[in-house]
Amino acid sequence: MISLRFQPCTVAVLSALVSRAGFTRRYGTAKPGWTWTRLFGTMAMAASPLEVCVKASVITPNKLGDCPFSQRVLLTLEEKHVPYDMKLVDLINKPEWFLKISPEGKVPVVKFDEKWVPDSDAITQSLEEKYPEPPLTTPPEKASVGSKIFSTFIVFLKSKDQGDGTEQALLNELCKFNDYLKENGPFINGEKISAADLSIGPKLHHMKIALGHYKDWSVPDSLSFLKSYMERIFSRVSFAKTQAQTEDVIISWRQKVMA
Ligand SMILES: N[C@@H](CCC(=O)N[C@@H](CS)C(=O)NCC(=O)O)C(=O)O
Repeated sequence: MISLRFQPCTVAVLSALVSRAGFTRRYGTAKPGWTWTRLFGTMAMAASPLEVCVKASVITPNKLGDCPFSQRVLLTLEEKHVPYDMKLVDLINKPEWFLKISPEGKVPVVKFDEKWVPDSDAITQSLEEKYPEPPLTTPPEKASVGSKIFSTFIVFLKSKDQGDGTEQALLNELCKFNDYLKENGPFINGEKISAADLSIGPKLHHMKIALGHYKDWSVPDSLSFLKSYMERIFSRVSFAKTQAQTEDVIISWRQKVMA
């Protein structure tokens, strides 16, 4: 395959041309050393929206459902301004076409270069590689901050015994996260939002709705850095565009609460 390298003057002209089409905002600026193959490959990606399978609402036909992993992927696409074509999947009656592309029957799945890729970790990593602008990578030493909150929230939600320590376990994790934000915030990686925030944001949204509904519980006011963080994430345009409806979140946790 022919693979010519760009000279700086060519880059300048190309950059000016492609930035007009909104290309630079999504994919970054063409750089010296880029090949024609890379440029045209990336421009071809720009032409067709990425296909993304996500959970459908169980209460409203043709609306997005409440999967936090699907929302994480959609948030990443929104923050990177990548055009996408959302396919809503009924997870109660999974269609044949979906089981063919996702044998485990899970969402999200995204089609990259004719191949369907499952799992939000793998998908968001590929998105970072293919669409580097704006960069969203969280440094490895910060990537797991707050990562125990979701599992401790679920244990507390399922608990039937008020004195079993599950609420305290969640509060301990939330306090640690609050203290981290106080020292390092406003986001996990400081001033700018990054992948770790896009992962934890949808989970905190589920926690807020489910514990509010089933346990009449809310984040204590004393955790003010956490409360501001949640508001900051929930009020982003990307979040508003991709968030689940409250009723869907409530219904999807009902089974866990009743078990
Ligand atoms: N580790 C996966 C988890 C995905 C996942 O659990 N998705 C749920 C919906 S939120 C699902 O597809 N469940 C369908 C099923 O288990 O039948 C990821 O990060 O993408």
